[in-house]
Amino acid sequence: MDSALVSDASYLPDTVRTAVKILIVGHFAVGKTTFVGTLSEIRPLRTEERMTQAGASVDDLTGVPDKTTTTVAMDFGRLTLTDEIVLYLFGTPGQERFARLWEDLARGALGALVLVDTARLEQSFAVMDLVEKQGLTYAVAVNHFDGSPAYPEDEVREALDLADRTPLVICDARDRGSSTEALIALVDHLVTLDSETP
Ligand SMILES: Nc1nc2c(ncn2[C@@H]2O[C@H](COP(=O)(O)OP(=O)(O)OP(=O)(O)O)[C@@H](O)[C@H]2O)c(=O)[nH]1
Ligand SMILES: [Mg+2]
Repeated sequence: MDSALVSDASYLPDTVRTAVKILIVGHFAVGKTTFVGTLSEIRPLRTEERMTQAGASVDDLTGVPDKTTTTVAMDFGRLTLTDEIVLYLFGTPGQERFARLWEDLARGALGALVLVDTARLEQSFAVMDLVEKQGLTYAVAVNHFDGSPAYPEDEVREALDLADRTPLVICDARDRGSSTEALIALVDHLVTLDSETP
């Protein structure tokens, strides 16, 4: 019976009219793979590789000491948001060495959800630069880690230099409901901007 359930979720409903490509971006170990895995209705594609001692000086494990693997290309998942709209989610590594990959992954993307951790806000600056360089419309989601500081919204906005209208939400990448809310904030923003375009 399990297989029947899996195949039901694997096929797109024939009511779907719009497919939207969304990037899930953020610095090292901010929860991108977790986020895509939580939301995907198909088994997500992952490209995890074990981290080695040699990488310890490059990928900072502070705050995530138990992490043993990292994404080396991308994550991919699918979420049918409404009867008519399906989102294709591309988890995109944030480390500087993957900047070239962004050019390919960003092609055709309508927008990006930037995951940030308030304990490591400065690590998000390079990612924000890449998002802006690609000209992507984005929303920001604070992925709440235990022990990370709960700064007031205006302080996070100021630290990340966000425009007033850029959505800023809090989520837990392990939780389906709050992760869906974060994506909806981005989609609403995209729809609003689109409706203003002459
Ligand atoms: N407490 C807490 N831990 C989380 C959350 N999201 C992810 N984690 C944990 O944080 C670690 C990193 O998560 P990943 O999903 O691998 O992060 P990533 O951004 O894909 O990492 P890279 O691909 O290596 O850059 C894992 O151990 C997760 O279980 C969260 O919302 N809260
Ligand atoms: Mg990952």
